[in-house]
Amino acid sequence: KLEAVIFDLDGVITDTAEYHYQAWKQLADEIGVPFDREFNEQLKGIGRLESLELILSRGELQLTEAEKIALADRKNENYKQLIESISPDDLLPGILTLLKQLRENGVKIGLASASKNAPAVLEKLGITQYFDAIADASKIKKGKPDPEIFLTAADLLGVPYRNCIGIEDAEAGIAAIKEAQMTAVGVGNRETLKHADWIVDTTVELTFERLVEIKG
Ligand code: B16
Ligand code: MG
Repeated sequence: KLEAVIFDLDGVITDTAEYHYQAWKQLADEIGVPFDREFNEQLKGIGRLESLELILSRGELQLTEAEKIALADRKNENYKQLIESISPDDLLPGILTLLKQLRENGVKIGLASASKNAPAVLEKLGITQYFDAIADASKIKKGKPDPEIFLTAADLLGVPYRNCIGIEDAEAGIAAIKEAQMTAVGVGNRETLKHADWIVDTTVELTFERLVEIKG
C-alpha cells in the first residue's frame, strides 16, 4: 500500500545536480584534478566533505583538515552563487503535479536530501508547504548509501518503511532506499541506477497512477 513518497532533492525535484557538478568542476579545475561527468556520478547523493575526499584521492592530494574545510567552503560558495536565481520555474517537469496529487490523495510526502542547502532550495522553489517531513544532512549521522536518511524521513512521517516509495537519481541513493526496505524508483542513468525497482528517463514519467500501480 502506498502511504508515503520520499523524494531526493538534487536531480529529482530540480536540476541542482547540474549546479553541484559545475561547482565541483570549478574547484577541481582550480586544484588541478581531472573532473568529468562520469566521475561526477560517484558524487551524486554523497555529502560535501565525502565528495571532496573522493576528488582529493583522485588527484592523490593530501591536505590538512583545515585546508579541506576551506576547499569544501569554496565549493559551497560556488554552489550558492549558482542556486541564487532558482525559482518555481526550475521545478523538473511533472513534479508539481505529482506533489499536488499525492496531497489530494492523502499520501504523505517526505524529503531525504544529503544537502545542507535543501531547506533553502525548497523555499526558492516555493514547495516547502508540500512536505510533511524533511530529513536533511543536519538530522543524520550517516550519509547515503546508508539507509539512515530514508528511515529518518519515514519515522518522521510515521509510516512503515514497506509502505514508502523512495525516488532518487543517484546510485548511492537507490542503495539507501533498498537497504531501508522501501520501493526504489530511479530517475536517469539506467546503468548506474540498475538496482532500482523501476527506472524512468525523466520526471515526466513519475505520475501518481504509476506510483500507485508499482506499490500494488
Ligand atoms: P551540500 P541530494 C546531495 O543532495 C547531492 O546529490 C550531492 O551532490 C551533494 O554533494 C550533497 O547533496 C551535499 O550537498 O553541499 O549542498 O550540503 O541528491 O541528496 O538531494
Ligand atoms: Mg540526487
